[in-house]
Amino acid sequence: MTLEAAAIRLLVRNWRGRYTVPAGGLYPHQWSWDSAFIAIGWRHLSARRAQQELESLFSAQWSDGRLPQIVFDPSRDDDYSPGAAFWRSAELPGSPPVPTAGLVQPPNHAWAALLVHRADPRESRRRGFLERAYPALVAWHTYLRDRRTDASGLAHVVHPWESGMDNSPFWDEPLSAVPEAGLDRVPRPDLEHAAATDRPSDTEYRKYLHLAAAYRDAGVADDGSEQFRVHDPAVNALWARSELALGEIAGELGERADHDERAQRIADALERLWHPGLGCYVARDARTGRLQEHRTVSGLVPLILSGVPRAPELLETLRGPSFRLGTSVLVPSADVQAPTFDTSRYWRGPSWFNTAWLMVEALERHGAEHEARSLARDVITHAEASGFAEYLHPFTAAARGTRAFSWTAALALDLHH
Ligand code: 9YW
Repeated sequence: MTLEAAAIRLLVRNWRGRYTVPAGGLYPHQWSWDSAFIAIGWRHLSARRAQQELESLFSAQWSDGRLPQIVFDPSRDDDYSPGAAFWRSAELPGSPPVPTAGLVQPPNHAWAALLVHRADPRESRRRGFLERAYPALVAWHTYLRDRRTDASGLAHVVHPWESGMDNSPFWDEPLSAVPEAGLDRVPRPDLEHAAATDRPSDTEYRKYLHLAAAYRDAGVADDGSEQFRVHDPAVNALWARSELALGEIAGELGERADHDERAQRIADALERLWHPGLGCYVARDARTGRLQEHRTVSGLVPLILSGVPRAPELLETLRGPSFRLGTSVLVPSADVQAPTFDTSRYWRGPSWFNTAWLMVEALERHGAEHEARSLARDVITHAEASGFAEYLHPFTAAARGTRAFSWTAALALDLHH
């Protein structure tokens, strides 16, 4: 079977009528930033499905504008923890009519919506896609600005899950003061679908559950009581990139708005996360002001912005001994030379396909065409060879996490086109 046929088969199998699950066993609901990446693949097969994927998420938008991390399929509530029964979103103010998590994920949606529109502008106009998407996306960005942004101009995450890079070394220090949920046994349905050595530890899970429960119990109010508030470079870079996309969408619709200025302000604010000694951006604990001194792939993501003033240093870091572009498999999620490096455990070293896709975009943007093409080829080869794995051993390319992972197929398909 060709890559294209195999990727299509997987996406069709993971499609649930209005959205695509990230993986049938491990992740049986709709995830926010996954859907944006998945729509970027679907647009080559069916503009309509790509639009529906995003619209399904918009229909779960909260009245304050937040797009939830997860929209639950109640029939699969025992298969993933924490699920709908944990969040009890119907009891929370401003929640939508469908059960969702109260947290959010990185704002890559406006960027995806623009790419989906461009794949088939006629079908998009016929369905009035941008007219409906634009207000939802503006409300989402307004939520980030009004509820998540402090004087720094950067949006903070209130939980590691909100970064999409759940157990990144960035969170080690901010999590160190967080208590562990007092449970006899941590529910881990995930371990039925992936090796324990590929997943976060029980100790991390106890802290994740404590933070999520505290946020829920405070009515997801963003009232400053959160014990975890961190500025993440990738979240903010994706926000800026999506703000630029919103500007283009507004242009399509003949609306006048100041999206480009907003994007520039976020990009300027990113400078607070620059770590000259490490040659990359880092996370910053918004409660203590401390920079988290780790090289991770998140710190390279600002390269998706054309005007990023640190491009030369970032490219050097991407090519240097920490990430070894061209020698390691795709782009490792964390510095391969750091003491925290782990070849299997999730976001502490393994290579992921969504971040490789972002780096292809980044390399193209900064004139490194040859490296961009070669990384794109590697994404396609490894996606297929690994059975569309969730992530890979960064030196051997052995499959890690779950298989038949939707964004791996969708983004490989996108680079194939
Ligand atoms: C989990 C769904 C999600 C992604 C995240 C990834 C993982 C959930 O899966 O988190 O339970 O581990 O870290 O980025 O959205 O694919």
